[in-house]
Amino acid sequence: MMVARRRGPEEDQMAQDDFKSVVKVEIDDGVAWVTLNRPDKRNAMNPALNRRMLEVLDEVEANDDVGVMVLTGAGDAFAAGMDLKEYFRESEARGRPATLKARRDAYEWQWRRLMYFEKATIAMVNGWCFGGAFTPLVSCDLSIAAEEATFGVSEVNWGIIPGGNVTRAIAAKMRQSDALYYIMTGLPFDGRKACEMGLVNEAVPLADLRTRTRELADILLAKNPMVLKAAKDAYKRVRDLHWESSEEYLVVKQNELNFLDKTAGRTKGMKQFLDDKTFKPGLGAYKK
Ligand code: ACO
Ligand code: V55
Repeated sequence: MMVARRRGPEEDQMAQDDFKSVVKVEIDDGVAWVTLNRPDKRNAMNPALNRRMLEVLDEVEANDDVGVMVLTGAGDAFAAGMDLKEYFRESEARGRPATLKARRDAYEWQWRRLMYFEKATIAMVNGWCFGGAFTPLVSCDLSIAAEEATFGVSEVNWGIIPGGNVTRAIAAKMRQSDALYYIMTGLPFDGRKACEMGLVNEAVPLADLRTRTRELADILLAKNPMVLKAAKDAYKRVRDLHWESSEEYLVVKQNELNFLDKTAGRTKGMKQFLDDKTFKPGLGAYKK
């Protein structure tokens, strides 16, 4: 009888390195650059990448050296959407439990974890951005695209609806006429157009993309991180509330922040403006 040979420790290590390589993480001066790293597959999101992203988000969130996380892609793609072969065809071939597991991992990081991430997040769209890639794009707080990047809600082109909360993400950022136009035609559009429609905050030439992203990250790094987290969560929660519950939520959120912020930033900010006259809140952040 044939018995499968057990992998040795070196092979286990190699398999582990291989698994980790689908996402690259570099920490530089307060910024975690997280790069989807399957350039040969245009960073299509396969089950391994989705599983690894869940770990990466935990690692980055727990790292006190990080204030801002930038999500981008290796090579000429941000992400060419879900991996049609590994995420759809092969998961489905393995049966329902495998399909559900792949789906859970994808949904968990692409919107739920990203949307309410502890650190400020910036999506840096360097190239191809299709279908499933819209979910992490929209779940990031801010976004900068290369003017040359190509976007598309391409699901209709191969026969599915934009699922995985792509449709919901689009509804959050694009107006109805634009959303339905791109959902139904599947036509590609560039970074400039994405900016014009409000899908991303800025579009700059690809050559300037990293520099501009760093500048934006530095603006965020100058702020009190607890305030940033409370402020972004407040916006994302309040958007879907009525005025009454929203008012109460914001009062309670600010009280929570006063309690959680052991640096008492608010008191410092007030003192530096009112007493020391060393800064003007209208024009920049107080000195931490
Ligand atoms: N799923 C699986 N494999 C992919 C995907 C994907 N989404 N995107 C690219 N690849 C693979 C290709 O199959 C090819 O693999 P191979 O080298 O083993 O043959 C490799 O990546 C390179 O792709 P090319 O098509 O050769 O690259 P090119 O630069 O010419 O085109 C482009 C890039 C336009 C992004 C093209 O690959 C493409 O259309 N990809 C699919 C985009 C898309 O519609 N994604 C799905 C959206 S729907 C969803 O996410 C649910
Ligand atoms: C999409 C993404 C999915 C999915 C079904 O259209 C469709 C994109 C992230 O998972 O399960």
